[in-house]
Amino acid sequence: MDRRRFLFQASAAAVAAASCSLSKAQSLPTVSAELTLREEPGAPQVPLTYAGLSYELAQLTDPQFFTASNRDLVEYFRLLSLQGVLRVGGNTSEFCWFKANASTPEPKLHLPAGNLAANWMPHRLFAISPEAIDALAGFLQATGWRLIYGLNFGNSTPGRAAAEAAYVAQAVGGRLEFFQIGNEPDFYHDANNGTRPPDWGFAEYMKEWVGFAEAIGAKVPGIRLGGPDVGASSAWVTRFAAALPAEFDARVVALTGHYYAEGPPDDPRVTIERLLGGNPDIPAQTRRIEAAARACGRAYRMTEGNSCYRGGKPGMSNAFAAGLWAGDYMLQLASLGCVGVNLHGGGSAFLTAGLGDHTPGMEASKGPQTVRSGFYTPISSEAGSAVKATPVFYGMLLANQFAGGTLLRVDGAMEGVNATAYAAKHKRGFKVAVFNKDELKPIDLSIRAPRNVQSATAWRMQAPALDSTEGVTLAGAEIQAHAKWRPKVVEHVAVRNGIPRLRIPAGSAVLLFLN
Ligand code: BDP
Repeated sequence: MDRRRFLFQASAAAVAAASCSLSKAQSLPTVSAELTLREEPGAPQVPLTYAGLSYELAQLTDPQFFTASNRDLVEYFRLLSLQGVLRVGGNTSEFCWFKANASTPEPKLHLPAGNLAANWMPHRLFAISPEAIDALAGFLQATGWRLIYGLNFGNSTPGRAAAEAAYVAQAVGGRLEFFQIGNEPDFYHDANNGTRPPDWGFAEYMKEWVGFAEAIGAKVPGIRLGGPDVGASSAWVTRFAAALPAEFDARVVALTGHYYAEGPPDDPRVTIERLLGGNPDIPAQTRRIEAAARACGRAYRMTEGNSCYRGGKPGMSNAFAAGLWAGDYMLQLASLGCVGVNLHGGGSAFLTAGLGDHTPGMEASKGPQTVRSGFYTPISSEAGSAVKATPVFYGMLLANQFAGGTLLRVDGAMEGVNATAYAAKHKRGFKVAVFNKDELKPIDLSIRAPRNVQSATAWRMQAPALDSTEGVTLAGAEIQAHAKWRPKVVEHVAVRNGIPRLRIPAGSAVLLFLN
C-alpha cells in the first residue's frame, strides 16, 4: 500500500501553487510583511526534552556505538540538547531479541510467506546483550539524555519482552522515559510488512498489546509506557487512547506516532520543492491527536520521522532543504502542542537492514553515494569516517533554541512567499524563528512583539543553495569536528520605534532574539 497517499494528494496542490509563484517571482520585488506576536492563555510550552533522535534498536548490536566512550557521538548529542530524548525502535526492533545470557535460546526467525524481495522488513535476527544495555545507560548518563525503548512486539513473546524490559529498567533507572511495545503496528497487515495476516486489525492489536503490557508490568513495577507508535494512522492513536483498560491509566504516559513528510525516494514527485511546500494536513491531524491526548491527561510525542521514508532521498534529505524542513516541522509541531520530536537516523548499515536490504534512495540517485541508505540521518556516523552533523542537525539545533519557552501566537501573513514563523516567550525576552523556504523571494520583515523591543540580534541559518549538502552555517559557523560549534556572527538587528526590521534572503532561516 501507499503509506502516505494522503500526503501526495495534499501536496499536489501546494506544488501547483509553488510553481506558479516561482514563474511569476522573476519580476516580483521583495515581499514585505509585518508579524504581530501575542501572548495567549494556555499556549503550549516547549519542554526542555523537546529535541529527540530516533535510532534502529539493532544499532545496539554495535558495542562501540551507544557508550560513554564514544566521545564524538556524546558531544553531538550534547550540542543538540542537554536534556534530549533518545528513542530506539524502528523496523529492526521487531527482529531484535534479548540474549540475557549464553543459554538464552534464540527465537525462531519468522519470515513472511511469498516473495521476500517484495518484503521491506529485516530478514534476520539481532541479539541485544546486557552489556549493550549497560553501555547505553552509560551513554545516557554522559549525554544527560533520556530513553524511549521499543520492545519487539512483531516477532516476540510477552515473556521475552518482560525479561528485556526488566533489564533495561534496572540498568537505565531514572533516565527511562517510557517503553513502547511494537513499531508501526498499523502496517503489520500490509504485504510489504507481513508481521501479521492481512485481516489483523486494531481490535487484535489492542488485545495482544494488553497481554504484553500486563506481562511487562508484572516484572517492572511502576512501568511507564507509550504508544501506539503508529506509522501513519492518526485514527489508531485516538482509538488506542480510548481503548486502554483502566489498569493502564497511570502506566501509559504518552501517545506516540511517526511522520515522514515524503516518500518513497524513487518517486520522481518527491522533490525539494514539494518537501518545502509543506503538508496542509498536519495541523488538523495533530490537533485531533492532541485533543485525544488532553482528554485522557497524556502528552503526544512524534517518536520517529524525517523528510522521506524508505531511507531518505539523496540530494534532498541530506541537503540544506531538509535542514529548513526539520527546523520548521519541529516548531510547527511544538506550536500545535506536541511535547517532542525524534528524527530518525543512525548508521546506514542498520537503516538498510531495517528496510529488508532495499536501497531505493541510492538507486534513484543521480551520482555515486557513499552510503546505501539513511540519507536523512541528523548525525552521520559511518564506520571509518568522522562523526558529522548533517543539514538536518542544523535545523534541529535552531528549533531547539525554543526549548523552555512558551509559544506566542503569530498574527499577520507573509503573503505571496513560502515562509513560516514561530515565536516564544523566554525568561529574558522573545525568540522568533522565520523559515523562508521560497527559492527566489526575500522577505522584508517587521515584528511587533507584545511590548516595545529595545534591542534585537539574529542568527542566520544559511547554505550556498537549497540542495547544498555542505557549507551550511548557523550564526555564521559550521559545526566542526567533535561537535565544536558556537555562534560566530550574532547580527545586530535594526529596531525603530520598538519594532525590529530585517531582511530574510530566499532559501534561509533566521532566529531572532528580542529584548
Ligand atoms: C519506518 C521504520 C524505520 C525505517 C523508516 C524508513 O520504522 O525502521 O527505517 O520507516 O522507511 O517505517 O526510512
